Amino acid sequence: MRFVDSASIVVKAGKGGDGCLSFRREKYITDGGPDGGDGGDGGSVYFVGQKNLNTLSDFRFKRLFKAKNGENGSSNNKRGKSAKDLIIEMPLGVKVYDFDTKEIIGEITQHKKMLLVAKGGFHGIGNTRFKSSINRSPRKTTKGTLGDVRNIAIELNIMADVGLLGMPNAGKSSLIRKISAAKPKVESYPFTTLYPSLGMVSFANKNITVADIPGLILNASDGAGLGFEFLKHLLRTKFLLHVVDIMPNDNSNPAENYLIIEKELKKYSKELFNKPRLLVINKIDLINDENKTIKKFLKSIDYNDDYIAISALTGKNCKNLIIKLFEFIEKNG
Ligand SMILES: Nc1nc2c(ncn2[C@@H]2O[C@H](COP(=O)(O)OP(=O)(O)OP(=O)(O)O)[C@@H](O)[C@H]2O)c(=O)[nH]1
Ligand SMILES: [Mg+2]
Repeated sequence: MRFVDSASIVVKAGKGGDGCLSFRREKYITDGGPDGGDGGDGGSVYFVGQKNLNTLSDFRFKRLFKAKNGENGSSNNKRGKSAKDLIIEMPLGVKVYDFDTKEIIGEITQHKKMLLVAKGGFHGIGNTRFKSSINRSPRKTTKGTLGDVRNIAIELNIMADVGLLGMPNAGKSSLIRKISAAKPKVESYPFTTLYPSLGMVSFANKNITVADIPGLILNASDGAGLGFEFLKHLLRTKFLLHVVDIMPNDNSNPAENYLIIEKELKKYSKELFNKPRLLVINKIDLINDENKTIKKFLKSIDYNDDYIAISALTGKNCKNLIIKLFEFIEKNG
């Protein structure tokens, strides 16, 4: 399964409008001079940096982006209207390649900074402008030129401060929904999340980004399931949350589930395994004797480190989790 941190799109700039062939026709003037106007320029396609975007999910379904053509010139020396440029917003950090030649076209690094990706066609010339002392009635015009058409590949290294790990159905997307404004899909069955998404978590005027990814399963490190491809992105995060469902509805054992994920991490990459991470025990609203159940769970995985017990559904302890995240990120840059 592919992750939406790359996309390929087609950008099509507009054609220039044609120059017009026309002669003045006025009463009593038999040989009116030329009055064909120039065409207008075709619209170009630009990418522009937009700091509030952070994924390429807009390009998952919409692939063709077309700027308008310039209008043709007309009589009375009327110039055709130039078309507006088409401006497409991109998250910062996007690398832009020519899909066919693989050449890099540019990188979107700054908010509002524009990158030309397809130049609009140049306008055609009307016959008026071919008039000279030796040719007073030129029939010559030029056509507008075609706009660039380009296959473009865009790539975004998803930079998340925090990555969520866990079995399918553990409640990762629910957690993102609770602590950020992002609204990834949540369902009661596994493999709901097919593409990663980012949530921006704000606290005391600061922001951190948290990445929600498809759940990992046994043998994920060998490529099983959906989550595998995203593991490499987690290498760039600073902190991981391992979300464990304390009351799995498939009656699996939370301790076994926890150990499977830890094992997959280790198998996939030492570096990832050694990344700081916090154990998040989720769905505590479903258990009666919270202390006892959690204690038993921790004992069975032989865990003495830091953890937090939350409910991503009711929001219990989620504020404390946010505080912990910010503390960690502050301390570790
Ligand atoms: N009772 C209870 N249910 C929860 C809690 N958190 C999540 N759920 C439920 O668990 C199910 C799975 O939640 P998701 O957030 O979709 O889980 P996920 O880890 O993103 O799952 P995948 O995307 O499939 O990997 C949904 O039915 C949620 O409503 C919780 O704290 N308490
Ligand atoms: Mg999910």
